[in-house]
Amino acid sequence: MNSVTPENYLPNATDKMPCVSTYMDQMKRPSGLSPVLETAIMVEQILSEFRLKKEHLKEVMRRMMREMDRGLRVETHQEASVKMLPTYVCSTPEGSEVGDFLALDLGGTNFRVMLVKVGEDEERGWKVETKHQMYSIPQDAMTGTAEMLFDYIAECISDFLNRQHIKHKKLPLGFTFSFPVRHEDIDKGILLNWTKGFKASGAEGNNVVGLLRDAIKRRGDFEMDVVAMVNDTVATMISCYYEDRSCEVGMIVGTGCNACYMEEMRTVELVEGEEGKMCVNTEWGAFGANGELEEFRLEYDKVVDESSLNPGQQLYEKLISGKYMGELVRLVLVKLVNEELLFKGEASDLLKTRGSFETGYVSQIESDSGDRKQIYNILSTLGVLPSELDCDIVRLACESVSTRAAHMCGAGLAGVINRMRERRSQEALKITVGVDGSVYKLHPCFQHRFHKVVRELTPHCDITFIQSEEGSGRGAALISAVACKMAACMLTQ
Ligand code: G16
Ligand code: BGC
Repeated sequence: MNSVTPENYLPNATDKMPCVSTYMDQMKRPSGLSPVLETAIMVEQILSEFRLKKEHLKEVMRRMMREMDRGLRVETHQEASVKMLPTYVCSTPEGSEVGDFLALDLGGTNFRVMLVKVGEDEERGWKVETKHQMYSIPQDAMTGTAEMLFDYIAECISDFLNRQHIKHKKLPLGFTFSFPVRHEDIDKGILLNWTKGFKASGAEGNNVVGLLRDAIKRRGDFEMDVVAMVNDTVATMISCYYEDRSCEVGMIVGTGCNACYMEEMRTVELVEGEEGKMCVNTEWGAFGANGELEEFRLEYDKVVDESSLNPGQQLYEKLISGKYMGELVRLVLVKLVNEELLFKGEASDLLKTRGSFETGYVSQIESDSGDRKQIYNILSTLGVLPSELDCDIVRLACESVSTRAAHMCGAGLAGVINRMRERRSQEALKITVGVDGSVYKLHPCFQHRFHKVVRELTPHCDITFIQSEEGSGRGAALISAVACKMAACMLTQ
């Protein structure tokens, strides 16, 4: 996979910036190799490891489809790396309760509490208005005990209710909880494992809704009726379905990475029933746990994994998502420094420090207009004074890591979409994918590179991508509104 044959690569979307190949073109000149060209060639060799050929991406896609299949089947579910968790969100919602709902959104960059007003709209069925408040989760709540974390969440809810003057109301609550959960019902589910830097003890293996209800009870200054818990991919899909009724896939490329989609009920073997569709949370971030990504994982990926809170887990996610992207770039830069190809062979203490290269820098560096000012400023804050060539090399390192992320992620989504087309025995599939997450939304080229790969790998599919706005709290509230309606129907039967 390391051979340098550009015609085999999927085209890189960023054509404008200075790039090593420009330097390499100069090699054709008879004057021989200058030190700059020598550096450029060696940098190119190191970074070429990140490039994936189309046949490699097809292989990743095929393996993803195989693991998805194994995850859905009772006899292989246990050992499958892609767990394909049933969500109990059964049909895309039509008809819901109207009124006020509280929504929580935990697991992305921000923790949000929201008041969502669901009303009727003649054209689109629902009308949704939200008021929200963002809270940051302190590190000790993320990695302390489950009780500390859920007490903090209850404290935030209490603060929000005070601010909105609605503490006296017992509202239905929808909880977007963006971690792998094995559901037993829409309002009951066991946390399988934490991801993305959360590690609160005493939560894994327990019912998350129970932990929330207990914390609310412990506080005792307000009451809530927790009616639904959903993954962020599911909430995103539902909130986008509100805009586009073909939306049957939800995807997040942010701190973490994951996708869900509407699967034929008869193939969701973990749940009884044959009719209709159920949304399946793939938890594809865990892909790779059975060695499926071994030949694609580089030395930098191994370091990132080993120094993470969950070594050996979420290996696909660690190639793609924002929690790890900056650190991957930093490790590449340190390698280039050690090879004396960057910063005259000297890294600052800050650059040598784990976590110092934020994922946001990758976006900012790739957004540089060409005058290198942005790159220079970022590198200065990291304590290095770069030459123009240093700036160009740093940009190339960012592009290499983020392009691989987009391509890997594209192979995964192509797997989901091709599976949907096969299962539905459709000649051509028209589908909309609802997307959220900081990498997808904020990186200047991720979307373009990602869409290109998905479309190349999904012939006979007509795919529309839409971005979820206002976060997935809106989706959680809509699902809660449907759950309330269903509960009301069952009571009157
Ligand atoms: C939105 C959604 C969250 C989701 C997050 C993922 O939040 O509301 O449910 O988890 O995207 O993206 P990230 O991990 O980058 O935050 P937000 O706060 O990013 O708009
Ligand atoms: C979690 C998923 C979540 C994704 C995006 C992953 O780490 O396992 O449940 O959907 O991050 O937030």
